[in-house]
Amino acid sequence: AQIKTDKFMGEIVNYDETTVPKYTLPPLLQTLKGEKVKNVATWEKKRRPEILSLFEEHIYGHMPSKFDSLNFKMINEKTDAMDGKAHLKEIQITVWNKGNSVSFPVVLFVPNKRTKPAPAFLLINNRGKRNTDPTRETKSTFWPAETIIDSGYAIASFHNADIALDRKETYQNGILKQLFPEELEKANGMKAIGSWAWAASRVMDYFLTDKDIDAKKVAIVGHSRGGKTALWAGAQDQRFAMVFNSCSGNSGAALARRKYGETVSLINKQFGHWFNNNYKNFSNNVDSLPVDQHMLIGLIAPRPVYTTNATQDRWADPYGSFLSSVNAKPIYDLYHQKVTLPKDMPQVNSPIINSTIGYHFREGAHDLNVYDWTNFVRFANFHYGSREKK
Ligand code: GTR
Repeated sequence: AQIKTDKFMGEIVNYDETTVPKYTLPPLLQTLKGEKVKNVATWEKKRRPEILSLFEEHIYGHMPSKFDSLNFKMINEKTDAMDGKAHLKEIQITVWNKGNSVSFPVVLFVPNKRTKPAPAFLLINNRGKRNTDPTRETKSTFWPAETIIDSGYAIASFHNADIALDRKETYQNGILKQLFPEELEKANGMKAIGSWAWAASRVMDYFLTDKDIDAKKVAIVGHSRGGKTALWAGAQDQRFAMVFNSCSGNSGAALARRKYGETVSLINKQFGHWFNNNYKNFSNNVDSLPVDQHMLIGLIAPRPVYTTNATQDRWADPYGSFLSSVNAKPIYDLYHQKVTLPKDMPQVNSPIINSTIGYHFREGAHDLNVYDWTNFVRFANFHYGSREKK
């Protein structure tokens, strides 16, 4: 039998559906001044910017929109990588601001077999660098590059530690100290997740300059803390055509108010360096957050967004993540986007592909694997138009 409660960092962790507290989600389609949102124009002009700044202010931190300059340098290239199937490009992105600079590498494989610029998946790699090995001596199910190339997509990745280390003592030492020191002074300043999302946008800047890539078809992908980041990057930067978040859990796809598995309090205690300082005010007070995570998914509308969970990963609150997806539907409805999520939690291993908000609940552990990627490709194929034959 599965345990119903656990203890972690001095707190009770709830895994019992019957003790999830009653909660009311903040209104999605009503502005702070009380105006009802009935159409796309009011959503885009008023409510969307309002929600975006609430997430900046209270959770992920302010996202700097300016810097002085950037450039791209090809540091390694192989036109016949993967036995000729792909063109490998390793690009170094350098960003300058106020006399300082930060550089980070991006690994990119583009399929050679194609007639037009390739659509692409960009992974925010929050695991070992070997997972995205450009030599392909190491192959990983976390980034199954050959499979993606065979499906006709380009696949790229950057490593989060090249932007901001994932440590509470040293996260500042990357772009924050070098480029945006003022963020470190502010209660709403971005920290690690904001920094990683910011970097994803710089890779998007690069894609716009690469004629082998169809920059209108770039999907951002992330797992767990990377999944939280992918959602935030997709919400901030509407150039991303699609968002895939794997097991993103608390402060990702999962509704904060459910208090199931990881909570805002626990994530702030363990990973305070991911979020701004203001978020700490909600540790014992999630019901007063002016947002919940369904609104983060809503910010991605009308673009397709896909969420995954795994049966052994109750910490990430699978049902709460599914409910976020369901509760984001009203925004997609404004755009007349078809969302076909069922009312109840989908069966295990039954992906919902033919829907602008997609979802699957997979058997297994907290991970990103070939099953997940295979369904990402199906979802992308569906939405980019090469609809699957029934
Ligand atoms: C966990 C954390 C989760 C998730 C995960 C991961 O320890 O509590 O929110 O981000 O790490 O990134 O794998």
